[in-house]
Amino acid sequence: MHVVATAGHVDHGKSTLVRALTGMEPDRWAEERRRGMTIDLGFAWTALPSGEVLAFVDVPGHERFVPNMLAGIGPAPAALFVVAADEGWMPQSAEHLAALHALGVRHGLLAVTRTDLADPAVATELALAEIAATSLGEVEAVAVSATTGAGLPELRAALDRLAARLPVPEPAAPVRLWVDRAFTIKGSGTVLTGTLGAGELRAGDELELTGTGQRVRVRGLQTLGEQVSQVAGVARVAVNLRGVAREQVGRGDALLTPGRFQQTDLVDVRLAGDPVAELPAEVTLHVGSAAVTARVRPLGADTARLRLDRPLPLRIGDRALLRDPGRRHVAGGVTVLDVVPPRLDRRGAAAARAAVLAGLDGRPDEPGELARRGLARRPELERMGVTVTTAPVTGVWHADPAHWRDLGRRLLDEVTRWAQTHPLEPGIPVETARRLLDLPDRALVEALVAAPLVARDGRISRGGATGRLPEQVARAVRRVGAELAERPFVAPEAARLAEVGLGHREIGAAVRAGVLLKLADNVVLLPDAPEQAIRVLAALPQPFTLSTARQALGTTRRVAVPLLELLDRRGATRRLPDDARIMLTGPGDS
Ligand SMILES: Nc1nc2c(ncn2[C@@H]2O[C@H](COP(=O)(O)OP(=O)(O)O)[C@@H](O)[C@H]2O)c(=O)[nH]1
Ligand SMILES: [Mg+2]
Repeated sequence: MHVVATAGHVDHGKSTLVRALTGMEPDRWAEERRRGMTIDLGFAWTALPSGEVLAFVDVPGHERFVPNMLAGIGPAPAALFVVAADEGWMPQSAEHLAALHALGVRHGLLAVTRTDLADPAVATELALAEIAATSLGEVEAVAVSATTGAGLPELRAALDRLAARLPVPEPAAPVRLWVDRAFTIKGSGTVLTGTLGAGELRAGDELELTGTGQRVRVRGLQTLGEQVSQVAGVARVAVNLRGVAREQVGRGDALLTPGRFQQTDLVDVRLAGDPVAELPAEVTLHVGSAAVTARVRPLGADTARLRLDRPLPLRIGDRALLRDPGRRHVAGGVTVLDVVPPRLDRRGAAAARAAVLAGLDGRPDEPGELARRGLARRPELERMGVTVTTAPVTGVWHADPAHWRDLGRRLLDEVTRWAQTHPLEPGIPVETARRLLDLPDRALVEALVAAPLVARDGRISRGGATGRLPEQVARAVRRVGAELAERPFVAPEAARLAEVGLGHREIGAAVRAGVLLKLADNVVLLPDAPEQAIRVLAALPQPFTLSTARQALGTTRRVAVPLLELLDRRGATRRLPDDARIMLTGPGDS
C-alpha cells in the first residue's frame, strides 16, 4: 500500500477528485457535506491499474484549517497537488506547497482539475514552475475533469508511476504512528488511526503512548477496513487499544516502539526558510500530526533552540515545520539536530553551541554524538536515532575514545594524589573517585581501572605493595619490631601500641605493607611469627594442648589462641575433638 496526501487551494477539486478515483466519500462530516467543504482529514483508497493499493489522505484547503492540513501531510510520504484550471495558482496553493517543501516531501504529482471549465495550459505551466523550485522538484502533470471523467485514466496511470518510485520503508524501523483520529467503537474501546510511515505493527504488540506515557497493548488492527494481524508501513492503519480511555488520546499523540524515541521538550534545530533572527518569539511547531507552541532561542544564523509546550517523540534528523500563527504563514522547515541538547547556562555557552550546531547535518552519527557527549548510555543513543555499533566501555555505557583515555589519566592522577594525602588508606574509595571525576556511574570508575591501577574491596590503588609507609608509622613498627625480635610471641599490649602511635589505621597500613601480622584487634606479631611457631610446636610431643603450646611459645592465651587458629586455617596444625592439636606440616612446609 502507498499513502498520498492531497494538497491545494480550497474548492480546487481535491475531494471531488478523490471521490472520482476511489468511489469513496472523503468528507466524513455532515457539516462538510452540507457546506461542500472539507474541514478535517478524509480517508479513501483504491486499487491502481498495477494492482497496488493507494490510500488518500484528503486535506482541507481553506486557510482556517491549515493545522488540519498539516496533520494530514505531516506523516505522508507523497502528495497529489491539485490546482484548478479555471482559478490557477492561489494563496493556499502557495502555502500548501511551502508546507510540503518545509517538511521535505520529495514525491508528488500535479493534477490540474476542472479542465471542462478552462484550458489547463497556463495553470499547469505556472504550477509546475512553482513546484520545481521545492523539495518535490520536477513532477508529472495530468489534466483532469472529475465532471466529464477526462484524464482520469491518465491520472491513475501517473499515480501508478508515482507509487513505483516511492521508497520502500524499512520494516525493522521502530514504529512511530502519529494519531490523526481517535474514536470509540462500542464493545471494542478506543481506536486510533494514522499513517504508518515505517516499521511493523502486530496484534498483541506492546507500544508506548505519548501524552500519558503508558504502555498499551494492541488488541486489534485494521487497514483499509479489513481486520489484519500485522501491517507494515507505509499504510493507513486503525489500532484498537486495550485499557486506554478515549479522553486520554487524540490527534498529535503517537504510538511508539518502546524505548526508541526521545520524548523531549527541548530541541536544537536548523531552519530552512525565514532567517532565524526574523522568527517571532513563539511559533507553532508541526511534526507528524502534532502541533505545539514552541519558544525560539536563536543560536546561529540558521540554528535555534526550541522549547516545546509539551514533549514530543523526536529523533535526530526529523523534519518539522514552523508556522507563525500571527502572520498565518509557514516560516520554514526545521531539521532536528539534537534531542538531548546541553544546558546553556555558562557565559559563552550559546555561542559555543552555535559553533557546534553549524557542523551538524541532522544525520545521527555515533562517533560524533560520543565526541560531543563524552559518555552516553546505549538506550539514550538509540532513542536519539543513533545506530550503536561500537563496544560499550561497561554495561550500557559507550565512550568517546579520547575522552575515555583522558578519564583514565585523571583517575591515575587522583589515585596518586590520594595516596599522598591518605598514606594510611589502602587506596581511594571508588565512590570518591567517581565524584572527583564527575562520573554518573561507579561502574565507569571500575571500568577505568587498568594497570598500574588495581581495584580491591571498593578501593583503587596502584598495584603491588600498597605503597611506602609514612615515616612515623615505619618508625613505630621498628620500635615494636625490635621488642618482637627478642620475644616473637609476646604481642605488645594495647597501651604499648598506643604509646608508640600504632592505632587501627596505622596497623592496617603496616599489615598491608607486609611489615606486621595482625592476629586479632590490637594483637600484632612480626610476619614470620607463624613460621617460627611451627618450628617450636613441631618439637613438642604430638598431640599437644593449648596450654603446652602457650608455655612452649612463652606467651599468653591472648596470642596463643588466635595464633593456633591461624595455623589451623593455614593447614599447619589440626584441632582434634578433645581440643588438642597435632602438626600436619613440618617447619618450612606451610
Ligand atoms: N466543473 C467541474 N467542477 C468541479 C470539478 N472538480 C470539482 N468541481 C467542483 O468544485 C467544487 C469544489 O470541489 P471540492 O472537491 O470540494 O474542492 P476541494 O476544496 O479542493 O476539496 C465543487 O463544487 C465541485 O463540484 C471538475 O473537474 N469540473
Ligand atoms: Mg475538499
